[in-house]
Amino acid sequence: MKKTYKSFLLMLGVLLPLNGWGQLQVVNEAPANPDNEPVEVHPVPHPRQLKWQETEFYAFFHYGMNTYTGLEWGNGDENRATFAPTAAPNPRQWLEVAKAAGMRGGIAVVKHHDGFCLWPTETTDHNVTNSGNAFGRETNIPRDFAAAAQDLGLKYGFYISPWDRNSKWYGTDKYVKDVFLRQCAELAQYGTDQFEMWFDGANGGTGYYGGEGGNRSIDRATYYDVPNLRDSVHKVCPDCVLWGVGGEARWIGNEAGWAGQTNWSPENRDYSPENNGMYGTENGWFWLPGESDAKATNRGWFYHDGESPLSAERLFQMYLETVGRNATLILNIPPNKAGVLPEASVDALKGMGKLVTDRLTHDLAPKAKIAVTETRKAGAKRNYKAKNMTDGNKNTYWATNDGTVSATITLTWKKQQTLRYVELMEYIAKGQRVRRFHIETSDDGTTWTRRVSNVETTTIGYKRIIPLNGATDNYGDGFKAKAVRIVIDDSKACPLISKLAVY
Ligand code: FUL
Repeated sequence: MKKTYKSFLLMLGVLLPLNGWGQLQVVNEAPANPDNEPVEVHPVPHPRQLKWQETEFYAFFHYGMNTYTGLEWGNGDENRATFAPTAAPNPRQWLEVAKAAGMRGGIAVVKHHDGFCLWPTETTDHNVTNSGNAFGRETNIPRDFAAAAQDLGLKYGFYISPWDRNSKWYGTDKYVKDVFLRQCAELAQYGTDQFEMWFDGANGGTGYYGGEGGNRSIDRATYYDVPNLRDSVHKVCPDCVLWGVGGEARWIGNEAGWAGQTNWSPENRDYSPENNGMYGTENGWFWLPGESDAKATNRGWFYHDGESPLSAERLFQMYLETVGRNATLILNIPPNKAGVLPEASVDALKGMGKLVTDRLTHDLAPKAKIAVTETRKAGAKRNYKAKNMTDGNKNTYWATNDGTVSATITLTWKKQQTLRYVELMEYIAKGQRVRRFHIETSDDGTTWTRRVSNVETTTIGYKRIIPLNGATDNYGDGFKAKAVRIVIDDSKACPLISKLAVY
């Protein structure tokens, strides 16, 4: 006991030498970076943006007053009795279909530009409690959607239009304070585990506005009191990314289901979504990852009689061009007048999900020998081995030493394989880094042929899926090869790759 006490004092003497008259000075002798972790390349995602990105593929459900008027943008003067579902709306069915299609969540529209609220809000009478029949009056989409998602293990969130063509206060501070922010606060109460709130960019213009009509214009950069909105939602829903107007994820800008082949998550505040949303900005100063919203049907965002779904192949192509290009995909499937997804949409969605499973889950990489030109020196509790790219663990990654910004990863199989897609993921928690790479295949491990020279192999980001035939619309016969190599030509700093898969 005595001895231990003595050696403790001795140790203290080493660690805390007296500095002048009785002043203790802490000498920190521990190495600053025991795990030899690479330093971050800024900007980096907030943890909630990281979790959001992992949702990858989720559904959009446009349902509401427009379902019954046949409009895409209601004016705000719709008779509340027009909202009269022919059966009880069934958000559980919507989400079951999403799950069967391989989606990880969904966003339900609960107020569109017409201002009609699909929950019994205290902020306006223009809501379900005044609708046309008992099914309508009992509707509460946020309540039922959240409960179903939680039960099915899916992520969920809501679309609430900032623009309100019904409210007489729209355009004044009163609307923001007493209507919009309060509606968002009410929605936050429907579940603290929401992953995204969707704030449309369509703002201002003509409307009913409580009968006053006219044209109201606002400055969308300042009008909605976004900093306050963000803080108040995050207080209740810490993982909820505020999309669009909220400034935590960006619009890909085309609504056609594609992101740029070059797609950076960093962005600048003054970017133009229409021109630059697909690509991001290499040296942008904050993290603003892209989300691509697209329709799975051939008419509008809302249900229209006579509409039909796009083919499973076309939807799969959208997946490759969004999730496969460092964006998330939010795919819209409109519930019909009975408040359910029509059978044709269900079949198309399931068909698409099957293509994703059949084509992008049978990974050949773990069966290959993996070699790299350089491996970062391991730390006390972390290593950066090549195997980290094929271990199925998103928290481990391969890295080079600081200062090495080009490297090669080679996969070799004993027997020839048929290869169609290469999938890569960067460990983006420490920033998006890779800015140029290329892919080669070999029949014998000696002679290499460059593939996909028609595709921009610039960025990787969270996820990149490259079709080896260079075509997103043609599954093709694949390439017969015994080896494939990924050559990273340039990176902002040492590359950090958490996944390499080959299908
Ligand atoms: C747009 C809206 O104006 C459309 O009606 C739809 O909701 C789409 C997802 O966003 O900005």
